[in-house]
This record gives sequence, structure tokens and C-alpha cells, in this order.
Amino acid sequence: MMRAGPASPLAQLVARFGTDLIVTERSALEAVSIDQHRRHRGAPLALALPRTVADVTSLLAFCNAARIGVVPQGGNTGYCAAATPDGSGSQLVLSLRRLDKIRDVDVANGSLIAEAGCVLADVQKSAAAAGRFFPLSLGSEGSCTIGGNLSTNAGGLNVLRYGMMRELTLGLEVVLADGRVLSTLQALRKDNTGYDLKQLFVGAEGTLGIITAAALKLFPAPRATGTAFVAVPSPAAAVALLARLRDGLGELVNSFELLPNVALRLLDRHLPSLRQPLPADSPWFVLCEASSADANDPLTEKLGRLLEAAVDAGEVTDAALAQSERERREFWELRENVPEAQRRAGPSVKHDVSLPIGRIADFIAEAGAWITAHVEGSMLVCYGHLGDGNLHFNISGADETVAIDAHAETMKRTVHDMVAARGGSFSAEHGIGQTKVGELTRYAPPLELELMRSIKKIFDPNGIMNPGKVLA
Ligand code: FAD
Ligand code: 2HG
Ligand code: ZN
Repeated sequence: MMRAGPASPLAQLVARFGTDLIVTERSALEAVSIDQHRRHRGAPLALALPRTVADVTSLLAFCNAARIGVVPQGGNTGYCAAATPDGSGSQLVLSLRRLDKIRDVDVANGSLIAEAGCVLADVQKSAAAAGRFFPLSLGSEGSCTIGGNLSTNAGGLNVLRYGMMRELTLGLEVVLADGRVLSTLQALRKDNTGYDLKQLFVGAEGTLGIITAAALKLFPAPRATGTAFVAVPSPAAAVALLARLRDGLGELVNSFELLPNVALRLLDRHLPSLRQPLPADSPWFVLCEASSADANDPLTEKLGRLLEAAVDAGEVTDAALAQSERERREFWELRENVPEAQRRAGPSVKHDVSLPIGRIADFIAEAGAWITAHVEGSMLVCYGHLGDGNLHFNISGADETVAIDAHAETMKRTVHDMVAARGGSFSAEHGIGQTKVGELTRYAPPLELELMRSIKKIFDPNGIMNPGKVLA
């Protein structure tokens, strides 16, 4: 008589959790198998769609015992293929999209508790409905999730004033690899009871546990804003303007974004319906904004006066001040659509770097000159969060005949070495995922790598949490 062999891991998962929680249809697996750049394709074992924290607990306990790799996924908008499974067919993608409740909004405490699958824009709306403000703002906010924002320690457009996701976090609920739940959702602003464990999961890219909910900070709603689109002669002038605005407006400055001329030309070519407030005849532009909780604060006038002084000092050559919310939105749409305009222009090689702000101008000069001299037919689109010292130093081909990917390795090494020589970082806000694992091994001090590996072993001794991501 034939004895039945042990059931496959997939058969065991389906038998244990059912087809509502474990999805195997090819059509459902397609979207979760590929990163948003469509450059990394994996082959998942299945897609898990838990409905509750208890589901996540049982799933992880099961996977830990069976040694099944688990790849957490939120909106799948990340830039480093961190939410994409490998090609082995053995890893389970675990999407948090069904855990999407706002559990609590506490105006007196200035906090909100959101489940990990909440879309960022919905969290912003919940805060606004309570007369409060949740400041994290990204071009992907209509689809990225709080769990993904926490796990990448997302930055975005308001870091200058409010900080990255790490600074916006009061507490977390996390399911550990073995299924136990660690909860610090008390939303306390002060709590010095030993090590701050929650912070280990922020920026861990799903390698230490699964975040199921977070207590987040709320702020007073901005009731007055001053927003300007400004032409500047150089990155050095932009840095001087940043200092001038911060001297004049203090912590009210929330955004300071740098855009090169080529970004506006790409926007004009690929998204011509977006109105451009200034003639595109300046080499560089800045989009800056200040906001105040005081509805009577005349920020547009104050910004206008500071910009006039900047014109006299040679830091600014032209400026448009938003005169309405509609104009303000138009300015922001330009900035938020730069990645989309560059995507439409063809493949690009991206570098997400940060530097001390005082080193930004000489970095752009040196790295830009190197690209021009060594990568024939290249188009450098260097833009980003100058106020945070963070540049997106992205290179496309000037036309479709240029195979820019062929230069990716040489450009990466040169750019990252120039950043490292200035005390900067090769990953400012997009993380490591699977695309920058080699870079972390190369640039991180050995002691940091050793401690990171020790932490990984404590939280995930069987190596089931997002295998192959962050640490080699
Ligand atoms: P995913 O891509 O699904 O996952 C990202 C990582 O988090 C993966 O490692 C995944 O395994 C892990 N993860 C997801 N959920 C959980 C969870 N619940 N528990 C544990 N691990 C989890 N990023 C910025 O920082 N600043 C920007 O300005 C910015 N602008 C963008 C603009 C555009 C147009 C696009 C497409 C992306 C942009 N991004 C930006 C990148 C991206 O949106 C962010 O990294 C975002 O935080 C990812 O969220 P997500 O839900 O899509 O996460
Ligand atoms: C942004 O700031 C994003 O718009 C995208 O972080 C950066 O496309 C990029 O490289
Ligand atoms: Zn960015």
C-alpha cells in the first residue's frame, strides 16, 4: 500500500488557513510579485491576506515552525524591491491591506492609532476630519500604507519641519517572527523605561517583524501658508536662500525642494497640462513653503519680503507666490510629478543620497561634471529635498537610443564614493531592500553591520522575515 507523503508547505497553509486568507490564483499573485519599477520579478508561494492581528499571529507562528520565508507588503510603492519575493517560489507574500482601520483619534493627546494597511492619504484625511494634521506627505500617498511608511522610515516633503516617519511615531504594535505580539500603543510622549524597542522596527523593511498598527503624532492644522516657486542661479544660491528663509521664518518653513531646469522641460513634454508658473529659463528652481496654525499670519507677504531681499543678494532671479490654494496645489503638482515625468522619459538609474547641506553644491558640481564627461548621451535629473540634504540624483538617457542601464554600476560606484567622501549616505529615504544590500555591506562600518546582524538573530532566529533584504 502507498503511504501519502507529507503535504507541501502550500497545501498545509491552505488546509490550515483556508482560501480566504491564502490566495493562490495566478491573477492575484501577478501584482504582488513585481516591484513598482517593474525591474524585479519574484515567484511567491502564495499571497496571505490576514483580516486581523490574530490572523497575522497564527500565520507567522506557522511560517516560523515550517521555516517559510515571509515578505510583508503594503502599497508596493517602495523603490528598492523590498516587498518583492525572490524567484524560488517558496516565499509567502503577506499583504496588510485588509488591516485598514483607524482605531482611535485622540485630539487631546495629539495622537491617532492606525492599522498598518491604512493608506497614507486616508490617515491624513482622518487627522484633518478631527481638525488636526498628519504631516507625512509623499507623491505616492494615494497608495502607500502606514506599515510601509514605518518600515521604510519614509521621508517626503515635510521632513524639514516635522521629521521622518521615525519622529512621527509614538508607539507600535508588532507581531514577532514567532507570533508573539509586542505592543507599545500607549501613545506616550515620554517613556524612559529601558530600550526604545519600537524604533528598531522603523526602517527595518520587514526584516524584524510585522507591524500591525501604529500610534502616530498629530499636529495643529496649518491655517495659513506661504508657498513660492522660485528661480535660483545655482544650488549654492538655493542653500543660501534656505538659510535666509529659516532665519526669517524659523520653524514655520516646512518644505524646501530643489528642481533643475531639465525637470521642468520633462514635465512640459510629458505632462503638458500642468501649468508652469515661471519661464523655464533658469538653471535651477526651488519650491518652498511655510505654514502656521494662526490663520491671520501673513505668510505670503513675509515670504515675498524675504524673496525680495534674496533678489538683492543675488540668490534669486525670479519668483511666483501662490495667491490661492489652487495655485499652491499647481506648484506642488509640478514637484510631485517629477518622478512620473522622468519615468515617461524612459529608464533611469536612481541614486537617493544625503549630504551635509554645506556639501551639496560642490557634490552636484563634481558628480554632475563626472556624469557629463563619462556617460555619453546622459540626462541628469538631480532634484529633491534640499532642506533635508537629500537629493535624487537620477540619470536617464537623453533619448531612447541611449542604454543608460549599461552605465549603472560605474555611475553607482562613482556617485556613492563621492557621497561617502563627503560624509553622506547612499540611502537617504528609500531604504536598502534587495537593490542596495551590496552597498550597505560596502559602506556600513563593520561594527554597525555586526550589531545589525546580532539584532536580526534575536528577533528572527530562523531567518523567515523578508529573507535576502537589507542584510546579506
Ligand atoms: P511597500 O513598498 O509595500 O513595502 C516597503 C517595505 O516595507 C518592504 O520592505 C516591506 O516588506 C515592508 N513592509 C510593508 N508593510 C509592512 C508592515 N506592515 N510590517 C513590516 N514591514 C512592512 N519615499 C520617501 O521616503 N519619500 C518620498 O518622497 C517618496 N516619494 C515617492 C513618490 C512616488 C511617485 C513613489 C512611487 C514612491 C515614493 N516613495 C517615497 C517611496 C515609497 O512610496 C515609500 O517608501 C513608502 O513608504 C512605501 O510604502 P508602501 O506601503 O508602498 O510599502
Ligand atoms: C520623490 O522625492 C521621491 O519624489 C521619488 O522620493 C524619487 O524618483 C525618485 O528617485
Ligand atoms: Zn524623495
